[in-house]
Parts: sequence; C-alpha cells; structure tokens
Amino acid sequence: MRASRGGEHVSGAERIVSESAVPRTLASLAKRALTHSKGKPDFINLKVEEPGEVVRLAALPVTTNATSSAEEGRRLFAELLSAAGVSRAEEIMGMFSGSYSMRGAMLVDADTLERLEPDRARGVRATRMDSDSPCGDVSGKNHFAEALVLATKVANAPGIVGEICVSDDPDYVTGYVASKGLGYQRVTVVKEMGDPRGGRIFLYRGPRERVAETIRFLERQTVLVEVPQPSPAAGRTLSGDLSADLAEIESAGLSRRCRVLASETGPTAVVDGEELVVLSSNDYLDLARDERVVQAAANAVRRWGAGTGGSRLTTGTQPPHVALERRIAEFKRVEAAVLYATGYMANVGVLTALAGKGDVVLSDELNHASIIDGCRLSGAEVLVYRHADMDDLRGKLAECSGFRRRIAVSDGVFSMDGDLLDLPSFLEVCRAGGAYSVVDEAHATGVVGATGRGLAERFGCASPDVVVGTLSKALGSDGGFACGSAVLSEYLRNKSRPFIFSTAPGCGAVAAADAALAVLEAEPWRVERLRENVAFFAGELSRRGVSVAASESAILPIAVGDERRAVAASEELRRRGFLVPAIRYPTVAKGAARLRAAVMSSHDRLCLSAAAAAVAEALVVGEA
Ligand code: WAQ
Ligand code: MG
Repeated sequence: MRASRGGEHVSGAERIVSESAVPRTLASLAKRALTHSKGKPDFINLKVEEPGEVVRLAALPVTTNATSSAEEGRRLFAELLSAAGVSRAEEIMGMFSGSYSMRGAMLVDADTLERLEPDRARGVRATRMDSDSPCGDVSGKNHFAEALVLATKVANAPGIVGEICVSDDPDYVTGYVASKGLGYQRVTVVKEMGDPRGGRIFLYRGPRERVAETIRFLERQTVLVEVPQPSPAAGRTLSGDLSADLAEIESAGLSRRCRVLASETGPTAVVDGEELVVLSSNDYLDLARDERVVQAAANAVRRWGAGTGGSRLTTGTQPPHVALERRIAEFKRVEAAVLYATGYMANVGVLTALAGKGDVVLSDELNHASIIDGCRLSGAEVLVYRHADMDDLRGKLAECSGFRRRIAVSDGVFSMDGDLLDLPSFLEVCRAGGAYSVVDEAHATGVVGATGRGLAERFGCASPDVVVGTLSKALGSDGGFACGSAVLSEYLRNKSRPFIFSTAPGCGAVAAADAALAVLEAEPWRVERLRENVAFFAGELSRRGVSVAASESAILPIAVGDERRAVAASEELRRRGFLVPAIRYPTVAKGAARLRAAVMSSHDRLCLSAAAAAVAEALVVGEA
C-alpha cells in the first residue's frame, strides 16, 4: 500500500500473507492509509503480487538501550557503529541529515563514505519483506515490529555491515543501530519530541561490482523474518518483560508513581513527613472532611453495613441509594438519576448503553479518558471533532447520514484545561444535527453555576439529554452518576453493563454524598468563595508574569510544554512546599505538558499568593 496527498508521500506498508488473508489485509491497509497522523491521502495504491522465491531469516536479537536525551542517543549511535567495526562513525553520523528528505536509505561505503546508490534523491528502498507472524490487524503502524523486519533483511544483505535509523514520525523518538554482530540495538531517545526529521543509512563494505547484487537483494528478494514468539517458557519473565517497557516510559520522562498523603484530605497534606499546600485536589469545596459529611458516612456504615454484598439489581439497593438518586435528580433539576461505582464507570456505562454498532458518536478531542474509553467500547463509529469547535461538530454531524443514532458527547469542564463547554451552542448544534447530547459534569458539579448545579444553571438553558457526573470531586465522596429523564434511568438500569455488573457502592460513600449535597444546598457561599479564590489565584499568577487563561472552573492549567521541564517545575514546587502536579502524555498531548493547579474554597489568600510566587520561580528553575 502507498498513500499520498498532492503527490507527497503519506504512508506506505507491505504484507506477505496467505491468499485467504488478502481481502482482510487490504481492508486493514486501506484503513491505515485513511487514518494516518500525517493527514488524509487523496490517492491510495493497493497492489497484490505473488511473492516469488522466499528466503527465511531469523530476526536479529533485540537490545534496548535507555537514553534520556537526543544528544545522548546520538552519542550512543556513534559508539555502537564503532563497535560494529566502522571506524568513521562520527563522520557517518554527520551524513545523516542528508537522508532526511529521502524516501529510501542512503547506501554508503563504510570506509570511503562514498554514496553508492544509483538514484541519490530516492535512495535504496528495502521492500518485499514481512514478519512470519504479522498480527491480524495491520491498520496501525507498529514502529518496532516493522523496523525489526527491515533491519533483519538489511543486516543479512550481502556486503552490509551496519544500519542506522531514526523515524521521521514527529512523535516517535526511538531509533536503532543494527548489524549482524550487534543485533538490533534500540536507542530509546535519539531526537526531540515533535521533530519530523528522520532517515536511514545502510553501510556497505565490499567491491563496487557487488553493489548491484546488494541492491537487488534489498529491493527484489522476498524475505520472511521469523520473529521468536515471546513465551514465558523461553526463560522470559513477566517482570523482565515489563521492566524493559518501564525503562522506556522512564526515559521519556513519563513515569508515574503514587504519592502517599499521610493526612486527611484538605487544602494541606503531610507528604513524606512534610506539610504541603495541596493545589491538586478535586475536593474543591473541602467537603470530604466536613464534619457533617463524615458523620453521615459513619452513621450509615453502622446502620447499613460497610459493603452491599451485590450489584444494585441483587442485594445492593438500600434506602440510602434510593434517597441519593432522588437528591441528585432534584439537584440537577432532572427527572431521575442512576448511581455508578465511579465517574469513569458512569461515562463508560452511558456511552456503551446508548451507542453501539450502527450508531455514531461525536466526541470533543479533549474529552476525558473515560469518555474516550466509553466511545471505543461502545462499538459505534467515533468521530472526533476539534476542541470546543461547534462548526466542526456541525460539519461532522452533517456528514453522518445512515446511522441509527447520533450522539454528541463533551466534557462540561475540560479536566486538563479548565475551560467550559458553551452548552447553549452545543445543544443547538445537536438539535439541528439530530444528535442526542451527553455532557460530563464531573468538574462542573458543585463548581459551575451560582449554586453549583452545573452548566444549565450557569447558562440559564435546558439540560442535555444526559448529564454524567461524579460524587468524588466537589461532593467529597466516592462514586458517579448519570441523570436525565425517567426513561433514560430505567433504560440504563436495564442496559448499562457497569451498572448491572458492579457491586453497588457502599452506604458510607452514598450517605456522604447525600450529606455533601445537603451542605452544598444550604451553603451556596462555598461555590462563591471557590470562584473568588480561583480569580484571586489567577490574578496573582498573572501579576508575576505567569500567563493563565481566565477560568470559570477550579482548574488553572499553567503551560510548560516539555515533559521533563514540567516534572522539574513540579518537583521544585514540592521543595518549596506546594503540591502542583505535572500533567503529561498520555493525559495531554505529547509536548503539551503543564502544571495543573486546582483551587479549593478553603485555600487562604496568603497561601494562594505564596503559591503563585513559587510557581513563577519554579518555572524559571524548570527552564534551566
Ligand atoms: N527502505 C529504506 N529506507 C526507508 C524505508 C525502506 N523501506 N522506509 C523508510 N525509510 C527511510 C526513510 O528515509 C524514512 O524517512 C526513514 O527511513 C524513517 O522511516 O525499535 O518509523 O518509517 O522502536 O519513519 C524505528 C523503531 C522506527 C525503533 C523507524 O522509520 C524501535 C521508523 P520510518
Ligand atoms: Mg515514518
């Protein structure tokens, strides 16, 4: 398969498969071309050919070398080349940029550094090769698997003594050096994230008159590479296997760990024996430790037991569950609500129940992972529209004919950017386009609207068809919900698998959420206080030269960009006594790392002011 747009190469791939797998493989390859990150092609060429004589080769053994910067990666490239017996490694690395614009690889004499390929603009293309066990779905690119096949063929070509490769995909920073002696040496970081420059050099040693034979092997000889199937029996352990993946995560600055907070949740916390100001809790109204909430939970556990012993449809519905569902519906000013074990489950539960094969879901590109997972699990066609772009949503809806049901889903408050959905426009576009509306108010409940009821209150408009929410953020408890019409709730109780197959939340959490809603209704000043704190903190940040967008939610993202810089700034803040997490890929796009500050109604002004000063200084430290 080769795909291009305006004559420019977009994507290419080839497979060697049995005759019966041809139709499926063609479909997969077409999908790969149509969904490439470089954009939609206007021309796709699918060609089917007999393979001719097939040579079988054992895959090169693989070694993974973790590096933490492009510079370190390039240095390792040169060292590996030297180890392969190539003496002018540094000069060869210097030639690398010459291969960036080529479709194929440079063929270079390893000793004289002369270029040997007849067409220098195109280079030499290794083709007619595949793994002997290609995975069924080839619609996406597996960089490593495809590169290992290519490298194995190249290393076995007559006269080839080594190869170096850097991907031209801007979001793929791993490259390799390969030779028969070295095997396949992966180097985890060889270029900066976002850099679209990549290429390949094949190194040749031998007489000129044999070059043609090498090129013939690379371009014409069909090769099947036998990739050993990883099996625990072959001396591998799961831990060993996972450690290699973890090393890559670590070297990309993306490793994560749980921090233990040795104190009750609140605007401050004790971490490793030190008291820190917490600017990362979703307990926006400080209700998780509110005496009335805690007391309600304790009483309910005594009265009804710690757990429910079954799903809602078996033993898991007790009076507190019924009472809370009624209160949520009243609070959201809709007919009925359904409880879920978590907010994540609520999104997955709603989307998988409402959408299926034959339906289409339109989803904002910045929607929360639980919405994305719900879309994927639903089996419906999913169309992602540009963030908050109602024209894009309208346009995509207009293209959606022939589906049974159309559903548009959006976060109400976007969790990593803190911005609000323009609900009236969203509802209007849905109405005009014949789509049902689903809005997740996880970060809006208790925060947005004069009394914290959410977006419909804030905009003075109707509610979406389905409102999803959580009890675990501003309501300080645990669990999630979906609400809307009485019919919707009855439908979810019958069709929503996370509802049906999860054990019902315990009465402690349920009663706590109920009590929190009562506090919220009795004390709307908490919402007002939160709003003032957010505005104050944003003002303090801007006063110190840190640019933040005005936020109607409790979330203030502070843009950094580079993953490691964001982590460094977060660590510096930690040293200064503030807990402000760095948010990185895959939560946000690669290269869009940020600090994410979440404000609470109970943060005091002095604290927020000091935090703003610390953020300004930590950003400077992170830069160094
Ligand atoms: N033959 C020769 N050169 C090629 C070929 C080919 N079939 N395909 C690509 N190239 C050249 C071309 O100049 C590209 O710009 C460059 O190589 C990079 O190609 O273990 O994705 O397909 O995880 O972007 C390495 C995997 C991934 C590392 C390499 O290369 C790992 C990759 P890309
Ligand atoms: Mg590429």
